Amino acid sequence: MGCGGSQPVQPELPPNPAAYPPLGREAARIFTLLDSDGNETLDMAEVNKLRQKPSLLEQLEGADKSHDGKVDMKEWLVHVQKLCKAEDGELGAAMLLHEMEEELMWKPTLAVALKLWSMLDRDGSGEVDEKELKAIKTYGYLRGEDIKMEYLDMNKDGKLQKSEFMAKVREHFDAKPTMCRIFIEGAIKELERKARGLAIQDGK
Ligand SMILES: [Ca+2]
Ligand SMILES: [Ca+2]
Ligand SMILES: [Ca+2]
Repeated sequence: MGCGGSQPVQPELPPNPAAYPPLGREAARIFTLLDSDGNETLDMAEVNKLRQKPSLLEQLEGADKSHDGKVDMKEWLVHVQKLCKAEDGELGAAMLLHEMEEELMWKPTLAVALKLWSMLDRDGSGEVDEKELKAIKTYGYLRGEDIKMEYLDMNKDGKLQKSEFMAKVREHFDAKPTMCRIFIEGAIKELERKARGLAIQDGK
């Protein structure tokens, strides 16, 4: 003890997103969306969730400063900060983060919303009528969501068109993205559960 010239290793401070203005917190949020396993580093598979949009991947080039094939939170924040100082400035960086969120959150929500739509429109008429909508009324009621026809039917023709449905989904998503997806997935499960119940009854 007490001998040798080795310096005590300073533990690296956890990166504080607030120290990377103006988009630090936003960038940290998107990082956690990408970091599926929550180990606070992004590996290739996690970054590849954006592969459908090569333009997004391109803008992430160079983020892996340490060249270990992974991007940690600090590298990520530094990269976003660098983008803020690039030609397109803060707006460019903000747009990039927004596009990433669309890719990571909206796209999967859109997929389940379309599934729910096709389950609701049981007769495949391209519209959902009162009777079809009733299938998820109880579910909505239990979850405190207003899924009455009057609320959804914007052109007041007594039926729900796909465009109206998608507009409401988007509205809900913009207000509460995670809730929106969970709600839709729950509604699908509810419909599947009911369908199974009916199948059992029919099988008697
Ligand atoms: Ca990870
Ligand atoms: Ca229908
Ligand atoms: Ca309508």
